[in-house]
Amino acid sequence: MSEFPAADELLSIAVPIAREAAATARRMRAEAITDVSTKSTLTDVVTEADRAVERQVVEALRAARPADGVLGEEYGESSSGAVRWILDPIDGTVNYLYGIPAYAVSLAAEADGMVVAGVVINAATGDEWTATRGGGARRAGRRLRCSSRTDLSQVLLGTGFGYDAKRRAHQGAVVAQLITRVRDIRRIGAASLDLCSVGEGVLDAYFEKGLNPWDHAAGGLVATEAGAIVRGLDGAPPSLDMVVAAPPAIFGPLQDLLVELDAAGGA
Ligand code: LIP
Repeated sequence: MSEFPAADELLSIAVPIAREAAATARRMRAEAITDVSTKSTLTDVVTEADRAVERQVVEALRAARPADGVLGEEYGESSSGAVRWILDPIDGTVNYLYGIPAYAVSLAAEADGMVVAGVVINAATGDEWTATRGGGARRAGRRLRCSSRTDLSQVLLGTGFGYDAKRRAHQGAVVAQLITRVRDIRRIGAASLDLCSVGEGVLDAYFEKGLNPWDHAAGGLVATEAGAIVRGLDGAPPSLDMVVAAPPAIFGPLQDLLVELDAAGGA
């Protein structure tokens, strides 16, 4: 039970909507990947399924809670209300395009500027993570706990790269130095799934520069409610500048290393 009364009710609205959205993404994939266009760069792709799933979710949210606001990756902000839904219709669109089974519907509810409920569904596998603020994080009914690792050199670290080549050059240079200081690096390709993996201890920690709210809102709550710290650098909230998710024992040393390597720098 969440300390935010509305959170459980908001989650009970979000889960069936996200499940329908995941089903649509799965059903459409075959034809959607033939209708691909690009956004910020030639590698930043969007398919007809990203758009169709977002329209479907917004319509369902409107029907369930007409007064709420919605911020979606493809159509942006539409209307505002005490509650704002934050949606990534298909997080991991490049994976979706290539058929790599790691792409997700990510839907979070924010009340008074704070994310209070979230669901992430891997549309390829059906895996589903949920969380409410103060109510914990779960997968398949099991309460989640993040990693208990304490030694940074033993950390399995997730990260990601932007769509801009200059930014990737900087991110690649950071990873080249990081890789000798941790156990190994994983690049799953969907921030929402990376963050849920931290929540489950499947990854010990994760960081990425350049994430939008829809990439980390729901997954960030799952990781937080599983005991991880999810923040930017130097006490900042998670933002475009940086998102770091790690267990309390690891967060400090990892943050110091990311600052030392100027991970938030570059383009
Ligand atoms: C993706 C993120 C991923 C990042 C990619 C991209 P998208 O979101 O989930 O972590 O590395 O560059 O931003 O574009 O698939 O919704």
